[in-house]
Amino acid sequence: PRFNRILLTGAAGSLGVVLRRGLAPFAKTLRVSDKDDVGPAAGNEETVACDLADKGAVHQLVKDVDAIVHFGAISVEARFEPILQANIVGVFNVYEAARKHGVKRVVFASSNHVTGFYKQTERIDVDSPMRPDGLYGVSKCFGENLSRFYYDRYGIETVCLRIGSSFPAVRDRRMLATYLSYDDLIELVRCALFVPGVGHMVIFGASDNAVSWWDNTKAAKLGFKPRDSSEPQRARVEGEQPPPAPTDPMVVYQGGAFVRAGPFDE
Ligand code: NAI
Ligand code: 15L
Repeated sequence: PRFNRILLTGAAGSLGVVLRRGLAPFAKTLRVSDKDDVGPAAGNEETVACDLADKGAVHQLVKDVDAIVHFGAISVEARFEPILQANIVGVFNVYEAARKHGVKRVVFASSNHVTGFYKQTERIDVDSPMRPDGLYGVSKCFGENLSRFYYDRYGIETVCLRIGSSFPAVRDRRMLATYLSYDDLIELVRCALFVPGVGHMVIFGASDNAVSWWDNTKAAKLGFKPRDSSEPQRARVEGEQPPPAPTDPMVVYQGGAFVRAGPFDE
């Protein structure tokens, strides 16, 4: 394995479970962490319980780590306070700890909701201005900007993955464009960890779907070549679900239903 120890945050989550399997071969030790129970350590794993909002705990968590795959977060639209703690204070704690402990590479789970207010008729690339579709999206904008700063100021490299929809299968018509298979997710994280000299990069995380709103040309350096596609699932999804009304956010905005989530009672 290339790395001595990789830290995976969010290890109890849906993608965390997938990445525990996918990242295991890449490091001598895979440190898996979440605030929730991650279960017993398997294979080359070591487990550490940690709330990302707890600065002292995060500094312990990052000690002796070569690279961080940061997936721990509130992963949908929610009230501001939990998003603030997990996604904003949390990502700051991770980068400060990375700086103190000399970690050189971070893979950050950003989201397509950083640009969710673009229309599905628009094609955007990684330099298109951010148009977050909620507080969750705003928190991911913060993570992307924070990582940019930590690269410019301290030379810590980050690849921001604007993940589309990574689930076991396509769930609705929108996901025909945003689907990222689990195998392609693992390959994307592998590229983000191993390609030398990435500096600071942003890439949209989607499989090789027939319909796409995202142009990854500027992220070509990463060499990410998705192998799956949502297309084989199109007939099933279209058969199961009637087309939404043309004004439904699910077919108007790239972020789909996220654009109308909230407001919550704060
Ligand atoms: P998930 O909600 O299943 O997992 C997130 C994990 O983070 C959970 O296990 C949760 O306990 C942990 N977490 C939350 N707050 C925490 C805190 N304060 N301290 C420590 N751990 C905390 O979400 P999923 O789907 O696995 O997503 C993983 C990452 O990928 C998230 O950052 C999410 O925003 C991002 N993402 C996922 C997409 C998807 O399609 N699944 C799409 C775009 C982004
Ligand atoms: C996300 O950012 C969420 O974490 C995930 O649960 C999905 O909602 C995904 O985006 C999506 O846009 O489908």
